[in-house]
Amino acid sequence: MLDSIFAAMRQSVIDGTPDTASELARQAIAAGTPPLSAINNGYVPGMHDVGEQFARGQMFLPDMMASAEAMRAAMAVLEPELKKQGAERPLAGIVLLGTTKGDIHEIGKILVGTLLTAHGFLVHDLGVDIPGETFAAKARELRADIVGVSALLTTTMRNQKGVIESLEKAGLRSQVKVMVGGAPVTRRWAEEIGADGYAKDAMSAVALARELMEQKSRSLAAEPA
Ligand code: HCB
Repeated sequence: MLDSIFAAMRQSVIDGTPDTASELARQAIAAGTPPLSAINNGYVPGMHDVGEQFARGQMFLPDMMASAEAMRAAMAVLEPELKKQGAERPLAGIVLLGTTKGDIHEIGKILVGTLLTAHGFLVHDLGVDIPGETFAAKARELRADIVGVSALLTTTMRNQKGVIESLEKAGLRSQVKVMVGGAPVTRRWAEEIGADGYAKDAMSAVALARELMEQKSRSLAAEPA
C-alpha cells in the first residue's frame, strides 16, 4: 500500500503535476505517513529520475521546471508538518543557508532548512544566486553559528570556496562553521576548500550541524578566561 503511494508520488514529480503531488502529500499526512518518509521515498527519487532523464536527453528544461513545481507543491504541504516538531525544542543554533552565486537550484536547500528547523535550529534562508559577500554580511548580522552553502552545478561548486574566502576576509571564519552540500559536492571537495563538513542529504545535514555546534562549544570552553 505504502509502496504504491510512494510510486505515485515519484510519478507525480516525473510527470510534473503539482496538483497530484500536493494531493498525494495530503493523503499521506491523513494516513499518518511520516512526512520525511514521503519526501525521501516518494518525491526525491522522482527528482533523481528526472535528472537522469535530462542527462540522457529524454527530458528538457521545461519538463525539469514542471517537475520542480510538483516537488515544491508537495513540500508546501509537508513542510509545516515537519516544522511543527521544532517549535517545542530549545534553540540548537543559528544557521544561515543559501545557494551559491550563479546557481538557482533551491529544493535541496529548502529541505535542509526545513529539517534543521524541525530539529530546533533557527534558520535564515538567503535564497539562490547568493554572492560570498552577502553570506558574510548576513552571518555577521545574525551572529550565525553555521553557514550552509548549496551548489548543484559543477560550475558553481567553486563558489562555495568563495563563500569561505568572504568569511575569512570579513574576519568571521573562526566564529562560523561552514557546511557544504549539493548533488556534485563530495566530502573530498569539502576538505579541499577548507569547509568544516559535508552532508549528503538533509538528515545528514542535521547530524553534521549538531556535531559542528558541539565543536564550537568545545573550542569556546577551551579558550582562556
Ligand atoms: Co538543474 N541540473 N539545471 N534544474 N536540475 C541538475 C542539477 C543536473 C545534475 C541534471 C543533469 O544534467 N543530470 C545538471 C547539473 C550538471 C552538472 O553541473 N553536473 C543540471 C543542469 C545542467 C541545469 C541547467 C544548466 C540546465 C540548463 O539551463 N540547460 C540549469 C542551471 C540553472 C542555474 O542554476 N543557473 C538548471 C535548471 C534547473 C531548474 C530551474 C529547471 C530546476 C531547479 C528548480 C528549483 O530548484 N527551484 C532544476 C532541477 C530540479 C534539477 C534536478 C532535476 C533536481 C535537483 C533537486 O531538486 N534535487 C537536478 C538533478 C539531480 O540533482 N539529480 C538537475 C532534489 C534535492 C532534494 O536534492 O541534491 O538538491 P539536492 O539536495 C540534497 C543534498 O544535496 C543535500 O541535502 C539536500 C536534501 O536531501 N544538500 C545540502 C543540498 N544542499 C546542501 C547544503 C548543505 O549545507 C548541506 C547539504
